[in-house]
Amino acid sequence: MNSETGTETCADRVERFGYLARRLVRPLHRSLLNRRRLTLGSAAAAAAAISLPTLAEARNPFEFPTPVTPVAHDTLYVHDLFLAVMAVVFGIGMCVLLYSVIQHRKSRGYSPAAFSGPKTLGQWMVVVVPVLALAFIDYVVMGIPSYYAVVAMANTREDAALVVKATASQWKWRYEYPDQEIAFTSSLSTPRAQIESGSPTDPHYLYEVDNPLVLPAGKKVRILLVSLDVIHSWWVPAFGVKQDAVPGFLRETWVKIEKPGIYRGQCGELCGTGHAFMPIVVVAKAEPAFERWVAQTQNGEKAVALAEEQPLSRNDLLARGKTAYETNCAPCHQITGLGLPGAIPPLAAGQAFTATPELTDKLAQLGTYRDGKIVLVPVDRQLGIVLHGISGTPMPAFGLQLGDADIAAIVTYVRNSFGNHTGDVVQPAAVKSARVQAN
Ligand code: HEC
Ligand SMILES: [Cu+2]
Repeated sequence: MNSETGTETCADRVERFGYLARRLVRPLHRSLLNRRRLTLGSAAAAAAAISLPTLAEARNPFEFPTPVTPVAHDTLYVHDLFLAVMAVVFGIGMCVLLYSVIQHRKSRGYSPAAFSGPKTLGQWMVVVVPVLALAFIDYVVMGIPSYYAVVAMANTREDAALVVKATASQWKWRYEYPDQEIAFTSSLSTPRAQIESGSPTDPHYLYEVDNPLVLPAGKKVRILLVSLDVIHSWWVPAFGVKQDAVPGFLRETWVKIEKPGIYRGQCGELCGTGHAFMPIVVVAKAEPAFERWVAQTQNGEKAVALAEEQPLSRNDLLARGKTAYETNCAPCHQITGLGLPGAIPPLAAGQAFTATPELTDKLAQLGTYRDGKIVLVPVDRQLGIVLHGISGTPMPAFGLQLGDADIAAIVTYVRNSFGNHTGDVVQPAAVKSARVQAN
């Protein structure tokens, strides 16, 4: 039993499994549980560590991150067990091989045997015994703990105290707490300028977000995963969790974080040019602090919702629009608003753009493209594009991700930047009424 969380661990289940497992597996388990983590395990983690800066937070740079959930404990336990078993099997096999080769060399007068396949009882034993031993190792020594680990991983519902829905999109996460009526978007907060400078100064460079996911420590949290565009993956190494978010499917996973703290991860599935820019930051808070956060956030959201409805000055809209544009649109349309040739159209009127007819036809239908150039459509049309996206293309529906004021500010900013001089000002109220109209 893990005394802190009261959760049954992998080793407990093996203990329960019966005489055979107990007699044969327990000594190994003991030595595994009581040991400092295996050095060989560390070596195996080295390759991963090089490509994974998050691991630097673990005890040593070649080590897996310190596990903080039952699933992470199980996963590491199974990993170490397998590694130990395989090292022993490898060692024995290698010794037999080397002994046979050296002992029976030609210079000692041995000549090759001419038989093929086992004939005598002794030869049969040499074949059958290792096969049985390997089957036993596979299905009992390693099979039992991994079976239970996988079953525990899949058990997302039992005793879940909280449900959180995570929605992945290119390239950010949106988190919703349906029962608490809380929802927010979590995007990269490392400034674009720092990323483009090529010389990171931040300790959590590319592993920091504006709004982290806040979870209660010591409670089971069921996490539902969906995606709005391509396959992403919610991956936090210290939780032992890496679950794909697949468009059109509901996937799920769970965490029960042992101790409060800040845990970092990232999207674990190559999802386009912004793949490196959708980190995950989880802040685990002890129970009273988590409840306070919930209450504050609920009040904050009400206040924000009220403020959202207020008209804003042109300058406020432009300033807010610039920030929101750089977070939400610049990953594709670029800070300059000039897009990417062949893939992402510019947002500047009169700019040339060529791409496959598949993409440009959609734009032409919307009226934003004529004779190889971008046309700035009327404000309500453009608002519709931003709210509802362009289906069948990477252009997302921001109506699902941003509030009225942010969308109003972004559209105002776009219509007065990148060489566009419409003078248009879009207020949150206009976004609110546009939401209910079809694209
Ligand atoms: C994931 C990439 C991506 C993001 C993020 C994105 N767009 Fe787009 N956007 C596209 C693509 C691709 C198209 C072109 C679709 C087509 O060719 O039919 C497009 C088209 C558009 C168009 C119509 C074409 C034009 O040039 O007028 C507008 C307007 C637009 N985006 C605005 C925005 C705004 C505003 C944001 C931020 C709130 C944004 N986009 C974020 C990919 C993106
Ligand atoms: Cu992703």
